[in-house]
Amino acid sequence: MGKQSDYLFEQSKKYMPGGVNSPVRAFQAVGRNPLFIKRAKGSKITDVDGREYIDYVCSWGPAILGHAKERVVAAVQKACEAGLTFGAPTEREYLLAELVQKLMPSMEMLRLVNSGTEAVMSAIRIARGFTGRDKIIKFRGCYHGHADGLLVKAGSGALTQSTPDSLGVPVDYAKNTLVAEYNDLSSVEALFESQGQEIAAVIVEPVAANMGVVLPETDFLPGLRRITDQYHALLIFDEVITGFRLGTGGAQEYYGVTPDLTTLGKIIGGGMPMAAYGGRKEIMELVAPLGSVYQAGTLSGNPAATAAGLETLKILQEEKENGLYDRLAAYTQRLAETVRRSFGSSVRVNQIGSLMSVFFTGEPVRDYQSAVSSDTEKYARYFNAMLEEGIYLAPSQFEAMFVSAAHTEEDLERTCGAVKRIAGEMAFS
Ligand code: HOZ
Repeated sequence: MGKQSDYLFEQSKKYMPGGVNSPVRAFQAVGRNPLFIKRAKGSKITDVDGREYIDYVCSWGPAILGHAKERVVAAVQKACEAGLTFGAPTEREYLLAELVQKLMPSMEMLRLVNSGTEAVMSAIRIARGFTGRDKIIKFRGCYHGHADGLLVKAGSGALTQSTPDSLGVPVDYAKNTLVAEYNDLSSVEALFESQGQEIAAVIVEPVAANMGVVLPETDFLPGLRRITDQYHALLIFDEVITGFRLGTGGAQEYYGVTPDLTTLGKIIGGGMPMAAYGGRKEIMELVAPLGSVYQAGTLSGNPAATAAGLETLKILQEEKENGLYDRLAAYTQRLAETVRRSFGSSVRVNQIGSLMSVFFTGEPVRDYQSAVSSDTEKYARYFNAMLEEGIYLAPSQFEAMFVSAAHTEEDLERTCGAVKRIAGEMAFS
């Protein structure tokens, strides 16, 4: 498709595994070479071959305001002129923490870090430190970054030993991660009944978005709150994707369930590398230097990232008053409806707010098992056809689609037009 992209991919493969710095970017799941990106502005992304696309990857979530939002870029430029990093506290870190706390009141105290992986790793450490217990529960199909203890898959039955999901993860680490089924409280109860006194925390994506988008059923999140309370374990919401996306208060506000600890990433950095973990004060006071749970970072809370994050959150707060989140949801709903109507019973579309996934399966997608029943080859055909139409979707069936504030009515019409044409073509091939 693009000569220059293909050339750069060949060059990159010589020096970086798979030619990329994060696996999904290699486009393996859609059977073609990746696009190399030159620039992005608003809802559009342009590759090195000069082709422009309507972008629904949005940098995997951070670009909720669209790419290169003027106010955010200006804030970063101004911050950089005053120095890139000091390794010392700055006013903006406190202002950002104060704003996050205001928007997500359950985060009574928080710590800024550099990536979602780091936030989750730290939240789990503090949950263990606070409870004095070693085990955690995660859900099959939920992704929480690439820390050793999270790259774990279930054994053959819910109560059997978990095993590493990556080479290099010690079996002894995996043993401390128990795996339950998303939307299945009985699988959580069974683990607590057998090992409740050893379980420090349950970690969950309140809306799963790394097996495609999978919504929590009505009782699921309140049930997790009830069970963790019953066993004096902590509930951790991984809101790296949902934080500031489902609303300024994230999934916890949307569903009215309050976790003990929250992890944030993506939008909080406004496009710069930044993430956070935080929660109840009595738990967070265990973090060094106040307490004895150690965690540190040279670039944590650095000026460029805090400038981008603070400006982004301020804009979201302002725009919320002007109906931003309703507009995002309305756009995404209309797109979801078009996909449903065009493809009929051969697809399932899961959508909430500005998050959406199109699954090529006839059955409702409510957990990992139903997500992986999807026809990934059909998704690859859909993806490639949409790309030909100038629409850039996630290059994997199991990633979310993101809509931003910069997507326009014209973008929606063009996208819906492409969906209808491609559904027609796929029906007859
Ligand atoms: N884990 C990210 C997607 N869920 C990857 C993001 C990236 O490759 O930039």
